[in-house]
Amino acid sequence: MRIDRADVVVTSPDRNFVTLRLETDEGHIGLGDATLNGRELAVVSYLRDHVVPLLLGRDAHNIEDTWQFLYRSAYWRRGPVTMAAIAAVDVALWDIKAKAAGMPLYQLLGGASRTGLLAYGHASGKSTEELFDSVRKHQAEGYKAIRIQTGVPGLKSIYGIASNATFEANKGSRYDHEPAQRGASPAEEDWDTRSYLRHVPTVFEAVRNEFGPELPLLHDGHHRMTPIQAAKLGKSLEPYDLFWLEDCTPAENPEALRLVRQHTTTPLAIGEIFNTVWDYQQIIREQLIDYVRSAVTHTGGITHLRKVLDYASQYQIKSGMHGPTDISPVGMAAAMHLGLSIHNFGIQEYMKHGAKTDQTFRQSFTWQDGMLHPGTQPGLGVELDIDEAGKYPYQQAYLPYNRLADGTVHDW
Ligand code: KDG
Ligand code: MG
Repeated sequence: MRIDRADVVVTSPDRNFVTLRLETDEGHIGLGDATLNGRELAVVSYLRDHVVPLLLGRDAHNIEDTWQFLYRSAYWRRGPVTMAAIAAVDVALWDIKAKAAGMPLYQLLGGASRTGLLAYGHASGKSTEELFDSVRKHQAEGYKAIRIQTGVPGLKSIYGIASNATFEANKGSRYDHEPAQRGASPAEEDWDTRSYLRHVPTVFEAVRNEFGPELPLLHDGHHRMTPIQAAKLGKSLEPYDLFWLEDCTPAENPEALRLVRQHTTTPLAIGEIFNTVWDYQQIIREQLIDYVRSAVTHTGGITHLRKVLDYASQYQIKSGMHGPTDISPVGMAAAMHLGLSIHNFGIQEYMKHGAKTDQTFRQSFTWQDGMLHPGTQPGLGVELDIDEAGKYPYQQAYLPYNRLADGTVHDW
């Protein structure tokens, strides 16, 4: 079975998405997500200009060989652009193989290891009251695990909370939860780690008092702390029994996690901006984390992320795949098939896409009682409506960035 057509589809229904669509001489269509939030067109060019010409005529069944060929023949290995492009090819080929076999993809990955995937959603609020409302809303939608982010007194805007401007501009739509704002330049946000460290434990204390000890709670530090600050936060959150503390220190420095680990038993998750197994080598071997945050979309696809997770399983480290709205429905479906099949599944992040996105990408996953299931359609179970996609041209959007009070740029 040969690949005889490859298209890179860019669409912006509620936000930008890049999708690779492969077609074979036997009429099978495969989809892969190549969305890199805020830098989308770099991956479009990588695919269109450098990868698509190499795919035409290749045997669609040889997934591992195609992965190794794209990775090694480029010479310039790794990095988010390269690995998102390879991921899109990989997932599209898995989609095709599963369609050719007439099976949902998870069957080809070893079959289901569980009946569904526990998923967590994002509750947030500028104040504790707003946060409580948001937690209740998520519980009403069925969520059984919830990420908690709040405003910090003295700071105008903060990661994980819709800014006033974005919220007002997008009232009624779900776009307000997305930090990347449409426009010609990134929004500037402010940051103060000491205020944050004072405030966060009081928020978790209030949430535990209100919602009790059972509800799994998560928190994202978004790479903003030094190792000793992260250690302090982990320790101060221990009484509130977090499911995990995510990205407590910048992802580039794996050694930072050693110090954090020495000081706290709060479980640690990291990796949404990692791309390869080599980014994880040390932190898995030294057991410095508890959850792998990589998305299929940004880590070389199912073929590569499965290797990361198999390696992690030797150390009782579990999956916690990235699933904000910048992972397209295609990327989310890939995560669900992988998560259903592996033994060391931990939890899946799940934010609902907007209505226009759901019309553009027809999906067959189910969401019931706080659990996701990819469905039983052959392949990934997602169809891209090309006419619908064509209605929404690309719109420039940037993730925000941070400055401290004295004007210094800080990690966002
Ligand atoms: O594109 C960046 C977002 O995906 C990221 O900021 C979301 O940190 C995130 C998360 O945990 O979902
Ligand atoms: Mg995160």
